Amino acid sequence: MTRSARLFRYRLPIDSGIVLSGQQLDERVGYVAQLRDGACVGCGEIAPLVGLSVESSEQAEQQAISLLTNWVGGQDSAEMALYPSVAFGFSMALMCLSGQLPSQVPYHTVPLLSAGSMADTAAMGALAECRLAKVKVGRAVPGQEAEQVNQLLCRFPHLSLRLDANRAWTLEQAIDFSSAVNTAHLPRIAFMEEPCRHPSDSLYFARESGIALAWDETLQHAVRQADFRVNSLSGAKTLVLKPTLIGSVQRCAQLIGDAQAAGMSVVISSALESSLGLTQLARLSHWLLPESLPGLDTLHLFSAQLEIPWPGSTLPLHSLQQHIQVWQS
Ligand code: OSB
Ligand code: MG
Repeated sequence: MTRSARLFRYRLPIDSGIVLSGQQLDERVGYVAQLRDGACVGCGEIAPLVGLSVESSEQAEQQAISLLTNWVGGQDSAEMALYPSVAFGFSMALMCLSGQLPSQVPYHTVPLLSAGSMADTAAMGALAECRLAKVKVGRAVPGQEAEQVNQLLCRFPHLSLRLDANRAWTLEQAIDFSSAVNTAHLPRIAFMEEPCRHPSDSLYFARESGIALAWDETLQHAVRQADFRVNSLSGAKTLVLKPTLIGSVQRCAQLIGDAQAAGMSVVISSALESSLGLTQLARLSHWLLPESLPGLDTLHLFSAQLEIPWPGSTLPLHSLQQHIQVWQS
C-alpha cells in the first residue's frame, strides 16, 4: 500500500465585513486534506463557513479523518454520506491527485465591492479595466444605493454589474431600489442575487423590475432537500454555486449540467476559501464553465495566502507546515 494522507488545520485572520454583513468573522478556520499515492500528491480544502454550512468545523474534522483513514486503507469512494465541505475538499484532492483538473487556466474573477465603495480610489482604479463587477447592496437606504449604482455605471460606461442583496430587502425596499436605478442602466445589471427575504418576493420582484434573478442562498437551501430538482429553481436566470456549501466536484458538475438543461446559467463563487481553495475553484470554473466568470474576489479579505498563491497577489504566503497538522496516516 503506497497511500498516505495528512490533515492540516489553518487559522487565518479575515475581515469578512463586505461579504457577511450580519455575522462578522475575524478568523477563518479550515482544513486541507493532502493525499499521497506513490509519487502523486493532491490537496483539497475543507472549510465549512460559519452561518452558512450545516456542519461545524469539528464535525467536518471528524468526518474527514474517518474518510481519509478509509482512503488510506484502500477504499476509493466514500461509503458514508458526506458533509458538503468534506465532499468538496476530498473530491478536489482526488481530482488533483489524478491530474484531472486543468492547471493552465486564466485566473480571472469578478471584482467585489459594496455600494459604498465609490470613495475607495483603489477599488475604483481597478474598475477602469473591467467589464463586469459585483456590488453588495442591501446595507443602506435602497434609494441611496441605487444612486451609487447609477454613479458607478455613469462613470464606467463599459461596466456591467452583478448585484447581491443577500435577502436584505422586503419587496417594497427592492422596488424602491429598482425604481431609483436609471432605466437606461437596467440592461447593464447582469443579475441580482437574492433581493428579498422571501424567495417568492424575489421572483415577483424580478418579473416586476425586469432585473434578472440569481439564486444563491435559495440554491443552498434547496439542495439539502431529499427531493431536490433543479427545475424548481427555474424562475432565475442564474445559479450561484459555492461548491464548499454544495458538495463534491461530481455533484457540482451534475448540477451545472441540469441547470443548463433547464435554461439557467451558473456562476461558481467563493465561500471564503483560502488561496489554496480559490485557485482550485478558478480551475474548476474554467473547466466546467469556460464561458462564465467566477466570483472569487475574496482573497483580499485575508491577511495571508495558504500554500498555493493566487497569481499576482502580493499577500504573504504561509506554507501548510506553518499551520497545525491535526492527523496523519
Ligand atoms: O453572498 O455571495 C455571497 C462569499 C461568502 C459568503 C457569501 C457570499 C460570498 C460572495 C463571494 O459574495 C464573492 C462572489 O460571489 O463574487
Ligand atoms: Mg450571494
